[in-house]
Amino acid sequence: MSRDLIVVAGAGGFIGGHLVSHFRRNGFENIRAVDIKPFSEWYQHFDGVDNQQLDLMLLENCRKVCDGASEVYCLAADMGGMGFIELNKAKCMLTVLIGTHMLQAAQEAEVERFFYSSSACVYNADKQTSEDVIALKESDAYPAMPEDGYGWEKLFTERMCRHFREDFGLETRIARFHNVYGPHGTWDGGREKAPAAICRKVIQAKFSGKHEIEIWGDGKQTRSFMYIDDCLVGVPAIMHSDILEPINLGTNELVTINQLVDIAEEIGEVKLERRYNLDAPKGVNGRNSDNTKIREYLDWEPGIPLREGLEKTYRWIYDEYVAKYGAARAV
Ligand code: NAD
Ligand code: GDC
Repeated sequence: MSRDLIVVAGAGGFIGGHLVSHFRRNGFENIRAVDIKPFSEWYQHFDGVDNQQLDLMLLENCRKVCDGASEVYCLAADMGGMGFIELNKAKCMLTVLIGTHMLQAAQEAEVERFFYSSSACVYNADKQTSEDVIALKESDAYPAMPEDGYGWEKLFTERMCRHFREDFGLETRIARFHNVYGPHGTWDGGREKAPAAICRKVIQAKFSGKHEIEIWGDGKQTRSFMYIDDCLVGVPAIMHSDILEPINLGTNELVTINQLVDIAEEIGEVKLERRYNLDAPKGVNGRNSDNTKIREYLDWEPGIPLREGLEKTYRWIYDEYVAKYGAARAV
């Protein structure tokens, strides 16, 4: 088992990097980590791993990567928070080339298992219009009205995974991630999601002495946020399960964005004046994960409290911020 080749596509990114680290910590010695970015830009890069810089939109590269593989974790995607996916719909849809070619290559290589990272962005927008949202169950993806661009790509590739299993016998498994956060994630530059963005803004306010924060939307919109350690339990468990349909992987701890800011301020020991930018990318008004199915299948669900995960994330971003901008005065 530990010698079987595991491929992580998107290993230079947040979740992929953590997955490689997780597999190494658990004694897996034969790992192929792939990403389009130069190694210097990988969030986590490990020796003793077959690290490859390749563009997985190209079928020949996917064939190289899947050759001899036992398991493939397909996480590579051009993605980000709302600030990215609302403004890059065509780019997000081009990620379909990665999923398509990775499925083809995995099937040709007779890979035993294929994991695909889908997203809560597949859910029907009409079921996410209220902050007081009913937690989304897996069937709420239909009738289909996913997030424009990015959500459609995820839903389409989910169905391709299903048909590659039904028609070609490729054992595909799919998780719908709900806003994953933690250290070694994107925290600035435009692709960051709310947890990292809010932590960075609080840190910036402390260093600048300008005690105010811009919040996108009215702050009343709601989300649940899953700490990376829960993701690292859920992904391998789903991969090695008999869960054939897409399944939620997220927490059901629903918070408003204002509450997210409250927590970050408490961690940063600062209170900021809030400015609401109603023109900024907002996404849906409410989104939460219904964990009935994952509890049934795995007798487990993600549950690391936001307060606990955000503290670790804040501390990590703080250190990154100081490393990047210098230890200016922190007030
Ligand atoms: P990330 O952006 O940190 O990692 C994705 C990686 O894919 C990046 O390092 C990027 O360079 C790489 N990539 C992009 N195009 C590529 C290409 N053509 N060839 C090779 N590599 C390429 O994102 P993440 O947060 O780690 O997300 C991982 C997966 O989980 C993605 O599929 C994402 O859509 C999905 N997901 C993430 C979240 C979340 O909250 N983080 C939520 C829902 C779904
Ligand atoms: O970016 P995101 O985390 O994506 O935004 C969550 C909410 O936080 C939005 O309503 C956004 O307007 C608000 N928000 C407030 N201030 C800020 O400074 C900020 N930055 C950001 N980024 N948001 C802010 C995500 C997708 C992912 C993935 C997950 C799956 O949508 O971007 O690609 O698919 O969903 O759950 P979010 O949760 O809308």
